[in-house]
Amino acid sequence: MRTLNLGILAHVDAGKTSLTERLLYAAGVIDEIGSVDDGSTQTDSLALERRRGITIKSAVVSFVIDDVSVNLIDTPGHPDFIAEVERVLSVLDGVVLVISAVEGVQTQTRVLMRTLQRLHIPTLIFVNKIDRAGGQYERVLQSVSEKLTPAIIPMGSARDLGTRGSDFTTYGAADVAFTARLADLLADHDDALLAAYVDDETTVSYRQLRGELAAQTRRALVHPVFFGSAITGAGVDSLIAGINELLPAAEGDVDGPVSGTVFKVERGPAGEKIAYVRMFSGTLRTRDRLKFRRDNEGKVTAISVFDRGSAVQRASVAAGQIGKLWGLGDIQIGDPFGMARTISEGRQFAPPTLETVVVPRRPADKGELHVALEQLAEQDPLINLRQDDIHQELFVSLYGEVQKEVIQETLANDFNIDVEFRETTTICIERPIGTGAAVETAGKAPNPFVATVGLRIEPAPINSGVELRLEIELGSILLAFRKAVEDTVHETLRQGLNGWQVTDCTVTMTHSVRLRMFPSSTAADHRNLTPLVLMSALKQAGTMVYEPIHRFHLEVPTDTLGPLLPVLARLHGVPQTPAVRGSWCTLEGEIPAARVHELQQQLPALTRGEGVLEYAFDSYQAVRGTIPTRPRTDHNPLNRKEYLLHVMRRV
Ligand SMILES: Nc1nc2c(ncn2[C@@H]2O[C@H](COP(=O)(O)OP(=O)(O)OP(=O)(O)O)[C@@H](O)[C@H]2O)c(=O)[nH]1
Ligand SMILES: [Mg+2]
Repeated sequence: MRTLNLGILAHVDAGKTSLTERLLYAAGVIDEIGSVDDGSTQTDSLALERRRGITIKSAVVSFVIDDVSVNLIDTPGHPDFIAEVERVLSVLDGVVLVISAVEGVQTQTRVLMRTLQRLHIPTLIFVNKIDRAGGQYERVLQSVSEKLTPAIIPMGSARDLGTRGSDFTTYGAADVAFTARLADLLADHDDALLAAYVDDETTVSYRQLRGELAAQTRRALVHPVFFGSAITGAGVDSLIAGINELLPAAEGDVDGPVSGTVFKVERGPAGEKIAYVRMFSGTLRTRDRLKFRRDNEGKVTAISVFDRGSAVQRASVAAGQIGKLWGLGDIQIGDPFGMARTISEGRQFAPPTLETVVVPRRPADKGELHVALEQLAEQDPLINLRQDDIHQELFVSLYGEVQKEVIQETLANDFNIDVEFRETTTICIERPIGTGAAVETAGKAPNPFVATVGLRIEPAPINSGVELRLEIELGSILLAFRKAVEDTVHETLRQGLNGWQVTDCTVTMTHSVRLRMFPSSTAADHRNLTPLVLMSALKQAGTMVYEPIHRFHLEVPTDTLGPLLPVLARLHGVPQTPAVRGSWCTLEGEIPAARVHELQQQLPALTRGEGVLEYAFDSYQAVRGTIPTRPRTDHNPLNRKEYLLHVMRRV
């Protein structure tokens, strides 16, 4: 049996969880369809998800269609939980991108589709909610084509949109307009097909076209579009047939070397760690020892594999499958093992742009709060838990206010800790302005370490991150020393001259220790010396602080524009020209991430409760006015005691 690991992605509320429920029902896994509104679905299983009616964590379920075993991952659509989507991208063979027939393409839809295209993940589009008043066919297709990709092909026609009786009928060989459009689209990427088609249309059979459609969909070149309703079930059978026919099965040799990746971590009832893995190759069995992340190793004590609905205990998990592993105490989200293919290497979405201090209401809970937040960080490393050195306050990074509320409720419900938050502030970044270089040589005062480190830092293109280069001969430095320097460079750059992450730069190693003269040199010496050299080089280079800017999309009654625009200006929003369509208008523009929450809070009063705001990260822009600084935290090696002492000795 083939396996397909399928993601369901969409803007918040488009109907992912409802569609998941409908697919499970259609496949015979459940006898009754649960509802998001009653809190009875399979995938929104957390108490918090049921109460709020939104998905917060990605969840795996499975079903079988014909000879394909589908592992379906239902993801959250709210932008505050985008990290959950990011983590599953590397384990997907295909995606159904859900779009509401009423709302059409939304901000997050664009963000997701851009990423899916960048990663070449085969994607079908399902236009949901055709039963709802205001459901559209042509208009949605047009906006998909304009805003997402023109490489789409509607797979059928819809009727009675906006009514309970709405339905979807797939096209077939007899639909001449469909076959012509299909041939046209496919010929864009296939010269042979184009030639044959131009020569004589009748020589290309419908079967050939369907085969080519599947081939091009699997290469993520074209995107078939289905319509339907998760609530009435319209169009769902056609979608299932499409998933079966058009998406690729998982590849991988079950007899090959073991490799896979961890995309989710949770704690079981007894607090035991459970790692969700996607296997790319080989077969992992219970009692196997597994090596992951450098020198870590653990013994797999139990395995369960997703099969026809839920996870069942098995003795092994093999290439292509998703399984849950017990016994690996040190494993973390994102850990690859073996020669894992990491298609989503690097970051696909913007990192969290906000941070706040978490304070326990009962001061005695401080210790427990730290432990609890560490566990939450295990499941969501991007919250990036850290403690500032001076006040011992606990900081977490956030995408937004909803995530903050969820953290608060989770701490209260699962850990019995009541917390409040300090004011939310934005997380800026620093980029070097010029080039700076510094060297400390072994044996030369005041360098107290038996190490020579020379580093040069210079600006690199935007979004390129931090790149390390060698300008010394590869063989002239021990691998352990080089690794020590490289790791410490990354660690040190987490807090630049103003305390923000330094990025978009190249750091070059220009000098290293002569081992023959200093045989007692150690990796620790290198780790200790590197921050000093790097910070000195960075000071020379100078940095500029940049703040995160979101792109907003506002739909408001036209007559409310008058009072809205001055408020936007006060919040440093930069709107483009409004697009007025009668009594409604659309306003897009940019606004500092720091101000979005305020806009969101004021919007109901400004627009009689009718305004709708969507936003997504756009870019970093240089901070104007007062440059914000961030309190230093324990990540900074400069704060290690030995360092402070050392620096003090120097001045
Ligand atoms: N009329 C109608 N309502 C739908 C349909 N699909 C979903 N809904 C409703 O839309 C709302 C959101 O549905 P969900 O399934 O939770 O959407 P989601 O995409 O999973 O939302 P998040 O996971 O929070 O991003 C719920 O009130 C559903 O009942 C549909 O096909 N027709
Ligand atoms: Mg959901």
